[in-house]
Amino acid sequence: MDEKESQRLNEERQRKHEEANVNKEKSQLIQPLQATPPELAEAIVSPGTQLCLTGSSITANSPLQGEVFNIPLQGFPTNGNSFGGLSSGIAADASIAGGTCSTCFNPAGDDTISLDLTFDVPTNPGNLTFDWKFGAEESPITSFNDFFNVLVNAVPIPGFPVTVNTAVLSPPVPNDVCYSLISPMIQTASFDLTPFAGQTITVTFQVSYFGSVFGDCVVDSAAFIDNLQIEGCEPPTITCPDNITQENDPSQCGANVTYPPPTVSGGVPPIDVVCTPASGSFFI
Ligand SMILES: [Ca+2]
Ligand SMILES: [Ca+2]
Repeated sequence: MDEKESQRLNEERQRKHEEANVNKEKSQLIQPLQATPPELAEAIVSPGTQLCLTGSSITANSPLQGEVFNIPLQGFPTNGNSFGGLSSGIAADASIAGGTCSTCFNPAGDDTISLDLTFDVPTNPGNLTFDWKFGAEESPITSFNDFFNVLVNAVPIPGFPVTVNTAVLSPPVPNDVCYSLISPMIQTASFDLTPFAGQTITVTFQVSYFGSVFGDCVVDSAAFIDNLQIEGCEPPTITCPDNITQENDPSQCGANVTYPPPTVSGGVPPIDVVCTPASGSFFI
């Protein structure tokens, strides 16, 4: 990075800090939003997987750091009408298109939020999957290494944490969020739950900053999360094709009838569905 670019980034950062101080005063006037842990869980977890959901809790410097969004942002929601946002600042600020999101809740250190969701894993589970994007107002410089981490029973799942220095981030398209950089595509994480069959697990989503000798409560980062599914929570549903009326074949007291296969949703793939009599059989 040349000297001019470095100076520009420093000036940009200084500006964000000054705006953060203004936002901090403003934020004290805002009543905490009502995005309770169960509401965030309902927004994030798919309806079928909610059958396995047993609990939810949040640890944060402010209740404003978790938000349920009922508006489209960056391709979300990806399941239902709402999705969850976790931020190291005011999560609702994410929808300030092209704006700035820098709010300090904890001047003595970092702003951190952790959302814990507990699930009873089915006895024959498949994968845990969810959609996510990570956005940051923070420029990708090593000294302010904001991150999004996802853990199962306190152990990060493969691919996490992602940080402003390791994630693929680019300016938002469309520019409908406050973050200057965000994942360009919706990411889908997948984690094999076979070793946890029949157990209770805690899935933790955390947004914070890898602290060093100084705290960094300003210049925020956030994660959007939706469509969390655990294969096996929802028993398979089989939908048969519509009834078919068919004439006898010529000179026959019946006909060979072909019909489309049933559709299957839920359950743990692969699910083998056998039809009797098979499509193409002779029906009398
Ligand atoms: Ca949703
Ligand atoms: Ca903050």
